[in-house]
Amino acid sequence: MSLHKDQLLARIASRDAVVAIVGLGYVGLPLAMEFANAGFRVIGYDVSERVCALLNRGESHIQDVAAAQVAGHVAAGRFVATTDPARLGDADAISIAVPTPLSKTRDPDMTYVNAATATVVAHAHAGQVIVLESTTYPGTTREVILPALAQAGFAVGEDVFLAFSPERVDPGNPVYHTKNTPKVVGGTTPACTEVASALYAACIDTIVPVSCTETAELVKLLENTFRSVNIGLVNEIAIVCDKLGVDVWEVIDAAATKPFGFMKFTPGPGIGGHCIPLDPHYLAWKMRTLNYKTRFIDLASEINAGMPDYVVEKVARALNDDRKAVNGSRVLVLGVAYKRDIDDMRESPALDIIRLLEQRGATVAYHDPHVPSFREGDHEMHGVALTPAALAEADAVVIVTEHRAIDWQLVVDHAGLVVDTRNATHGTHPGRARVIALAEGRPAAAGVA
Ligand code: SAJ
Repeated sequence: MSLHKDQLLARIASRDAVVAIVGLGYVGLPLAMEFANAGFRVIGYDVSERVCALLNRGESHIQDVAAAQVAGHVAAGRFVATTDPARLGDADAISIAVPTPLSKTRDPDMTYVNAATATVVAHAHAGQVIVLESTTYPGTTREVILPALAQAGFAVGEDVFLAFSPERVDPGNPVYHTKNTPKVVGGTTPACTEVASALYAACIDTIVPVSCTETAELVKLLENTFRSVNIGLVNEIAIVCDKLGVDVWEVIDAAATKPFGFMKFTPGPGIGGHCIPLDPHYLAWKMRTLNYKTRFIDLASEINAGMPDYVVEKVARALNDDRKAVNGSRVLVLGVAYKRDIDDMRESPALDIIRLLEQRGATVAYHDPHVPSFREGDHEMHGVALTPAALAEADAVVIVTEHRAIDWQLVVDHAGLVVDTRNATHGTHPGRARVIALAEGRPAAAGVA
């Protein structure tokens, strides 16, 4: 029997519990807003002075969170952003949503999780529930946060409660948001699962309790490894179709008519984003420490990572057909965000394609209605307007991200050569452009590997 548990459950039920969110990014800020919407007082903690200042002014730096919502909760005294870690001591519940990037050697970079853990534990008190949301390898919650709490003198499951709950935020998704996406919750102990589930049930429609933190950690990795492997499969099918002279889009659309046992994925120029290119490597890394090679993950990553090279080869072949070399050609890239209709550039395959083209001597410009400019290392690029002149003067136009805001008929009407890696020009009327598809359907010479 835990007095702390009963008191905490009562404070959650009455909305007297104070909730703190560590990390106010695309996961933490929407979550903070949902807790505030549910009537909790919310302390948003972030190391960025800039982010905290703009939020306290009632602004929002996250595409899916309206400034008006932030302003309303700030004005009502239900939300405050702070860089002062001591404020975490005022919280009954803490959700940690900090980045878990990969290092240069594709190993987990736990810098942010370790820093957040140290900060949270330094201000922890009996009666708190602490939940890690950052995508990470199975075992992180039990091997990193639990020992830190125990070392600070806490009996996890008795006076503090610890769980993992994977974030399932899909930026830009018009249907699924934090509140209506089922929330998996796995505790270090059954009492931890109970408390963390009650916390999230106060602001999220559906809770999915699981038996432990490792299960919850692995659920997330399965979800996104599933996508990486299936995207890798369709990317290989695109290469297969290219060699067979078959239209990969027609194959996939026809396969997708199967009403059971099939799920449509589409080939493309590679994979980007904060999840799919990274998450599977967390699992691969953990399994390497257990002397197991996750072959599916490694093969899918290899195929997906090879797609930018495949695209640049197609551009080179298409220019060659026009008796042009890549070296000295002007190439216009359409769409640089990592997927359509968003402004996020993280891990975008466009960055690889631009780099590879420039390495071969091409002069590369880009147009993206959602990305006016971007910086990659010491390389800064500013987008150009999509005009008939810009299209006509390009030796090749490469469609990398199929934003709905781009007028694809304009593109095929004015460009001379278009390499379409996303089937974006599907449905346009024939124009001036010679359009090369990702799988252009030109049979490879027999016997050529
Ligand atoms: N991609 C393909 N072919 C596909 C699907 C995606 O090439 O069939 C590419 C995209 O262009 C992008 C990358 O893969 O470059 C990742 O795309 P994504 O659709 O998986 O989008 P993400 O990275 O925003 O993934 C998020 C994930 N959400 C969370 O982790 C909470 C993922 O689990 C969601 O399933 C996904 O959004 C979604 O469905 O939109």
